[in-house]
Amino acid sequence: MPEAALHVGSGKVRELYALDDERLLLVASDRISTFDVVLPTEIPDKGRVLTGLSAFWFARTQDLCANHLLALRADGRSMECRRLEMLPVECVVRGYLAGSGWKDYRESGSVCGHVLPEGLLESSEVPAPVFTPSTKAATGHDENIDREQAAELVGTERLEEVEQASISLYRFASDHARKRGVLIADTKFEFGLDDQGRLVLADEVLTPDSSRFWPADDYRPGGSQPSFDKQFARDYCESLGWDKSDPGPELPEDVVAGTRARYVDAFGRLAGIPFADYVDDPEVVLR
Ligand code: PZK
Repeated sequence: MPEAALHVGSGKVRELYALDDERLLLVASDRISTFDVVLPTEIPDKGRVLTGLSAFWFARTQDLCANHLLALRADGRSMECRRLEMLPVECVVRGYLAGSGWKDYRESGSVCGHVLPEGLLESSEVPAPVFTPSTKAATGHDENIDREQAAELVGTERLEEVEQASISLYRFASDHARKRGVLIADTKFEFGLDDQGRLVLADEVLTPDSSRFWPADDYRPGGSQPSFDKQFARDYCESLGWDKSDPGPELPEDVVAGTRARYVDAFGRLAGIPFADYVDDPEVVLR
């Protein structure tokens, strides 16, 4: 990062810098979190895989929804973005019942006001993708909210607009991914407004950190599914009997290599480009 940039925010595995009044730099590190704890061992190239996938989707969905990407840096892990007024809702879309979607369905037969058919199993596909907004709770965990609460946060009209955009983006990505052997169980979008009040897709999109990706070949509804990328590292951590409190365990070399290979495989399948080509010339995902 040659020019002066002010650090304006940290996520668990990402950093945000201000380049000027109009532009931000979003940098994805190689850190990995599991069970909400950042592990002491990095996964080489994880940040480049996530940034490359985000940029790939931004390029392919620009006719569905405007987005904040201005430029992809040559390091492959940094995106220059338009600075926006972020909306205070997380726009989750679910095509399959996992995590809190499955929990809510089991307890009430519905998910965020969407009444679903009886008899669905854990990880079942839902008849049509559902929009289940959430908000950042004080605990740091996202909390599902109903339509009325979401409308209080952004207004009824804006809510309808982000719902439509979110469902369209999910359908596009999910159709694309399924053809390439990946199921997108659910995903989270974040939107902002530009200086004209227009809706703009922001943050990272359709990455393994913002979505549940499942290998289609192993899909068996009726239980939880292995996630494409992190499962390998997660299984290793559980095999140690770690209590899931900070600090997490160091990962041995073979677990690092296996986890990296899974991220790189997800990139290759979804982008349809060998990861090595992306490393050579990141802009290959924009063409
Ligand atoms: C913005 N975050 C999340 C926090 C990170 C990311 N285009 C934008 N304009 C204004 N603000 C944001 C964005 C985007 N994207 C994103 N917080 C603010 C976040 C910490 C580290 F990398």
